[in-house]
Order: sequence, then structure tokens, then C-alpha cells
Amino acid sequence: MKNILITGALGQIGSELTMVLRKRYGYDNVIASDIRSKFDDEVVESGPFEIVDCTEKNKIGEIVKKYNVDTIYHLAAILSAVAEEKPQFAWNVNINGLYYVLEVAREYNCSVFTPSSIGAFGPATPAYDTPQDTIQRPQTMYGVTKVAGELLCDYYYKRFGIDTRGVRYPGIISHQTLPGGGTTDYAVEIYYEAIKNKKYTCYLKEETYLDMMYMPDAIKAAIDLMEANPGKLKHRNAFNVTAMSISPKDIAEAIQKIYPEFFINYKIDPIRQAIADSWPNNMDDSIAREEWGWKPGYDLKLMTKDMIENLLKKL
Ligand code: NAD
Ligand code: AKB
Repeated sequence: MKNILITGALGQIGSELTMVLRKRYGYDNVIASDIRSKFDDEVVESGPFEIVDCTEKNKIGEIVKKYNVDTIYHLAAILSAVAEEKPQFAWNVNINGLYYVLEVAREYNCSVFTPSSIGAFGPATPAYDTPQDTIQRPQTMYGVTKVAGELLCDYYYKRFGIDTRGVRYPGIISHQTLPGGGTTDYAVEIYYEAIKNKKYTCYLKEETYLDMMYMPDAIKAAIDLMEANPGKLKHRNAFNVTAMSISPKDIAEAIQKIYPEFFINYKIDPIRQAIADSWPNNMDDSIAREEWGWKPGYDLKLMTKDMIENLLKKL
């Protein structure tokens, strides 16, 4: 029987992953947690919910003990754009939070899933077909914390035998919960604005290619990796995973196939543009495909259709 703790469960990924895990493992066996709560919210009300600040080790330990937790999905983090505004704060949450989660996992022998990001790469990394194992010299605080986090997770596996696993997510696109302050947030906002106003002003240049993925694939990646046969994993943390390499212009054109009147213009934010320019255009995820059978289900066309159908219901 699995007892799962999710940190950062009210965020963009956590809010959807929690519900999928509850359906899979039982509503009472998946403990959602976050530093904040929400009124009238499915994650808070459909199963156990606890306020847990991941920078408080004792609180994480208390909840792991209380619910006999054996698996932690550690999603609490500060994303790239906010991390560049508040680097010291991001260091504390992203580094100390992960360290405390790993220490509690060591004490109670839990498995841990931690997402890294395309943000763990930098300008010296090959931008095309970015290999699994390559140069990682990011120049953002987010990237620094992600590279350190990948290494820390590997260390806890090798040194203490903790079952740590993780992927390098690309930008995640979804319709349920808005993203939390990243560089790839435009790729969600564009769909909301297409429905609401039929126009969008994008803060990245039209030809800025980045890896992206639709939320159902992001959730599948996390669960498939955590359920993978450990004997087949040569890597454990930070698997490159991607579903599509797309630019703002590509998304706009996909939307225009449904709403021909949709209009996009550009007002560049130099900080987020510089971050995006330092990230890969498209990662090679063949190692994840080989070691645990990773395969995305959504491309740009399928995702755009599904996003628009769901946002029409929601908005
Ligand atoms: P998010 O910003 O949407 O959610 C993060 C959640 O963490 C929020 O609900 C926030 O309240 C909570 N939180 C912040 N500080 C906390 C603290 N001290 N203690 C406990 N909770 C705290 O983020 P997300 O998009 O869901 O990302 C989850 C993970 O996936 C992060 O590690 C992120 O770096 C990674 N990731 C996300 C994306 C993406 O596009 N969403 C891409 C690559 C990697
Ligand atoms: C961000 O833009 O910060 C995230 C990510 C790709 O890690 N969406």
C-alpha cells in the first residue's frame, strides 16, 4: 500500500497530479500539502490536506510520520522568473526545501520524485538535440538550484540508497491551474487570451523555440518513472523528457486554425527573453524512452484542440 505526500500540491502540476494519484492509489492515501490553503478547492477537500512549509524540516517529518508516508512527490519550488526577482528566497525554498525533504526521506526511508527543468541548462549547452548528459552551466538562480538539486538527489541515492527519481520538465501547458511565475508561462496565457479577447501580447520573440509538454503527459511522466522497474534505470534523476519544440508563432498559428481572427503581437521582456535564449530549443529524450518507456501522447495540434475545448467550458 502506498502512502504519498505531495508538497506544493496547489501549484500548476500538483493540483492535477494530486487528483490523478488519488484516483490511482486511493483518496485517503495521498496527502496533499502546500504552504497555503485554498477555499472550496478539490485538492484541499477530496482527501487529506496539510499546511507544510518545505523549509521547515520538522513539519515535513511530522506529516511523514503521521501518515506513514513512503513516497514523496516534492513539487514545492520557486519558478524561473520569480527566482530571478528574488534569488535568495528561491535558493532557500528550492535548495533547503529539497535538502529537508531528502533528509526526512532518509530518516523514514521514502522514495522521492523531484522535477528538474530545462532551466538546468545554460548558454553553453548544445541547444539542439540537447543530450541527457551534457554541459550544465546555467546563469539563473533557478538553474543553479535545479542543477544542485539534480546532484543532491543523485548523491542521496548513491550515498544513502534513497530511491530518488526525477525528470527535466520542459514548459508545461495546462488549463486547470495557472502557472506560478516561469519563463514559459506565455504558452498557457496565450490560450486564455485567445478565448477571452482573441488577441495576445507575447513577452518572448516570435521565433523563440522551447520544449513544451501538455499536462496529461507531464503527469504520466512522473507516475511512469516512479513505477518503473528500478533495475532498468541507469540514470535516476533528471531524465530529459519533451513532447514538442515550439515557438510563440507556432502556437499562434495553431490557434488561428481554430480562430482565424486571433491576433498576436510582441512586447519583449528582456529578462524572460534572456532566460529563454539560454535554454535548449529541443532536448533529446531518447534515454528516458530507452530506460522506462517514455512516450508523449500530445503534439501541438492535439493539445491546442483540447486546451480550447476545456477553456471554453471553464471561461
Ligand atoms: P507552481 O509555482 O505552480 O507551484 C508551486 C507550489 O509550491 C505553489 O502552490 C506554492 O504555494 C508552493 N510553495 C512555494 N513555496 C513553498 C514552501 N516553502 N513550502 C511548501 N510549498 C511551497 O510550480 P509547478 O509549475 O507546479 O512546478 C512544480 C515543480 O515542477 C517545480 O519543481 C518546478 O520547478 C518544476 N517544473 C515546472 C515546470 C512548469 O512548466 N510548470 C517546468 C519545469 C519544471
Ligand atoms: C519556468 O519557466 O520557470 C518553468 C520551467 C520550464 O522550469 N516553466
